[in-house]
Amino acid sequence: MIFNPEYECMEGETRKKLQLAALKNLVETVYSKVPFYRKKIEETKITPKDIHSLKDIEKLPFTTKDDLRDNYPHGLRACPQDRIVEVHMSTGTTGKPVVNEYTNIDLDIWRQGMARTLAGAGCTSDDIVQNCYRYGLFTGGLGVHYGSLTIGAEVLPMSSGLTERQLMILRDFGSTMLTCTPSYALYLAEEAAEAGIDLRALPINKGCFGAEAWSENMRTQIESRYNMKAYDIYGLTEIIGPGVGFECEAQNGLHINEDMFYPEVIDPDTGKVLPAGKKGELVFTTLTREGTPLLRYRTRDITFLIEEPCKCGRTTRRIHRLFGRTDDMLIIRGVNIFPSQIEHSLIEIEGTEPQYLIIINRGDNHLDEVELQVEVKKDLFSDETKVLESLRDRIEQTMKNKLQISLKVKLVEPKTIERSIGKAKRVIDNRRI
Ligand code: DLL
Repeated sequence: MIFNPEYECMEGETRKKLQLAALKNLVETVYSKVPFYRKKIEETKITPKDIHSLKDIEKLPFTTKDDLRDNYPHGLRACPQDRIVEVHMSTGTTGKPVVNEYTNIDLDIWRQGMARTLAGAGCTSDDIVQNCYRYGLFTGGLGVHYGSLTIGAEVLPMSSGLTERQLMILRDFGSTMLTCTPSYALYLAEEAAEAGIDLRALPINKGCFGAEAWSENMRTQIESRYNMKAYDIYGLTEIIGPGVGFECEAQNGLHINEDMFYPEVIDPDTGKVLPAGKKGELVFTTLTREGTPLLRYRTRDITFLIEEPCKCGRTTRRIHRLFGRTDDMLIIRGVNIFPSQIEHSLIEIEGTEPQYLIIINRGDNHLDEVELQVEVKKDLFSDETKVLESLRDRIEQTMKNKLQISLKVKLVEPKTIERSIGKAKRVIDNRRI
């Protein structure tokens, strides 16, 4: 279902006109209201009057996560405090959190973005949404909550954790839609199997999953364990939370809510804007935000833009599902590797679960040593050791072929790797300690 055809299916040139008007207004606002931006814009030797076309956005400075931290907590606010009605923050464990302050207009933008997101997955007022994203400073809980209310669906504000109770409610209330991190969706499915609950027989038939990287393999697992359609949704605290990009029924890239968030993809080394189809770092400008608007925010997320029309009828540009983050990249013995590559390589190997942990140590010889723990399907674990040994060799060989590094694989029993109720932890890098 398309929640807002007027905006989502808008003719391209009309959208560009709206975007340009919003961009001019935004640059004027931050120039006059946010000293940090005034200084940054002055340094680039331009003034707001120099923005004549959308391409002129390339003249504007970038904003980075460090800029946000340096201006903690209120340095990027672009309106008086009495207009702020809600605050969210990033969940990182190091340094100062990244703060996003919302006015009522910002909440309207968020409600709209999230209603479009949930509707993209087929949510209507008939749905019962079991929302297991954490409520609180994290944007997942309230983001989905606002979107569900805007659609008029019934929302169960479960938050994360208390898995037994989640399963009881899922069954007793006949929830039709699940929203949580993809890793939690799989964990919930495992617990359901353990408790003898047949998820495939329940009314649950769709879900919106995001907040962390997940592969097509995980999608297949979730879809088959629940007998549902599993949709990818994307967003980040700095921009609004979830509601930035979402999959439609075509499941072929994530539609960006472009009237609100202007996307660019840049070469992370040179800062140059890349054409559609070329992989790089995703950058967003919040065209219509009031509380803490951002110019050209560098997300560190890696993807490419898709401009070809989508068969769903929406005309917004899409991004490919994320490939990883510039700061997720592991450099192991000089080779650049993303955890998602390891996950993708595991797809092809029969007998493994999509649960893995990468542990990196620096050996006595000062070389990096990587152990990849992989969970094995239950029935295989009871088989002879020969079967397990050959599986281990096969994974090691596949990784060597695909990633060009040797790593040691340790097969572990199902449910050995710690499950998370929020974002999953896939890497333990002991080299930095
Ligand atoms: O994770 C917002 C969110 C909540 C998105 C619920 C989707 C669903 P942060 O905690 O600020 O916000 O983390 C943002 O998470 O820059 C990506 O690196 C990653 N991320 C978010 N969605 C996806 C996704 C929320 N669908 C950071 N695929 C982003 C891969 C994702 N990574």
